[in-house]
Amino acid sequence: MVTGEVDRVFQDLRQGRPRALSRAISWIENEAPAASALLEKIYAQAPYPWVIGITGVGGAGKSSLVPHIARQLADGGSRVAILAVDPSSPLTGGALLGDRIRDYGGEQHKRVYFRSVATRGGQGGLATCVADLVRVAAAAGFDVVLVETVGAGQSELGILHVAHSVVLVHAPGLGDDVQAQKAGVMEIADVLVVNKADRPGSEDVVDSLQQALLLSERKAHMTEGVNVLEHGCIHWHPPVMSTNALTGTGVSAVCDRLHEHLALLQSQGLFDSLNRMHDLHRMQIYFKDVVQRRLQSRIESMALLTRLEAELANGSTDPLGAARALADAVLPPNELDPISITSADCLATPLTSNREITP
Ligand SMILES: Nc1nc2c(ncn2[C@@H]2O[C@H](COP(=O)(O)OP(=O)(O)OP(=O)(O)O)[C@@H](O)[C@H]2O)c(=O)[nH]1
Ligand SMILES: [Mg+2]
Repeated sequence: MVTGEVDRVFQDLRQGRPRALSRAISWIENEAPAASALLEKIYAQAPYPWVIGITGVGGAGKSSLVPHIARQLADGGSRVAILAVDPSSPLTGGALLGDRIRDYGGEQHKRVYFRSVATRGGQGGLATCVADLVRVAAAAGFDVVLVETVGAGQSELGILHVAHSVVLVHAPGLGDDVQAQKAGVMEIADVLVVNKADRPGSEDVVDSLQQALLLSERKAHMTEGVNVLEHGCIHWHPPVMSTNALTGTGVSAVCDRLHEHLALLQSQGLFDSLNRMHDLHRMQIYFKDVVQRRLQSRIESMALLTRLEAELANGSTDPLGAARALADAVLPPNELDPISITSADCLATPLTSNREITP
């Protein structure tokens, strides 16, 4: 890839040219060779924007709410980039073209950029690709990035590795409130939104979420938002808010709460520590990715692989034994290595909540 082209896109990006932003996003999305050269420049110079994750089950009204939230924040003076994450579909190859760049037009929305992005389901999935896109948006002068993800278990949790503030959207009639509590998804939310306030049953969803939050935290005396506890700990108790995305009612209160959450993160030094945690997480993902690719290419050039495949087929070895033999061949074990590999080694690292704050 021509270095000049990367330089040009970077310069245009820094001047806030939307076409450069769209181009840069496509490079990263498609893992184009120019992407890593561009990202190197961006990492060296671009700040960390405030990333707000908007997640929740399908149909709750995330996409309807996001433009209202963006407009509200942009009216307050922010430049807001919206990244709507579509899971890659084998049929469409990800986001549908017509939906990729939405024109917000109008005087007051000039500071809002929308782009839907496809995750390729690679090693890092949502976390790495979107985290890169977030920095690209920051390089183009956006100080707030809204990331909308489809609520589907892992992607909801992945948002924790990218966002500083997480909004979890519920709605009446989806039967998801009990399910969400069970799945522990509520644990990741900083602001809970019950959308479709115009629909019957929305008050009940608010009540049940408030109850579930108090039960899950065993802190019945908590008030919504910032709580200073006796031992000096500062605790953020997620507020439960009602919205109507058809009219925009309730959105400004949601944005106030989000600003309150950001102020708390900044005042406690947590904004910076979250950035460091997110970067650390990505370093680990990238490290695994690079190592795995290198080892894979070495393994593929070995006669041992063909032999093990044959042995697996005739039953003279088992998958674990074969994996160990391959690992020993490319990475001879030493005394510091764990004694044995088991299938438990493949379990994902547990995620931690970011809500308990000690100054
Ligand atoms: N009555 C009512 N309908 C709403 C409201 N917000 C959204 N809807 C409708 O609910 C449907 C789903 O809204 P979306 O914004 O697409 O929901 P989503 O959470 O983005 O859904 P996915 O992208 O599929 O995960 C649409 O038909 C919206 O018009 C609301 O506040 N009240
Ligand atoms: Mg949507």
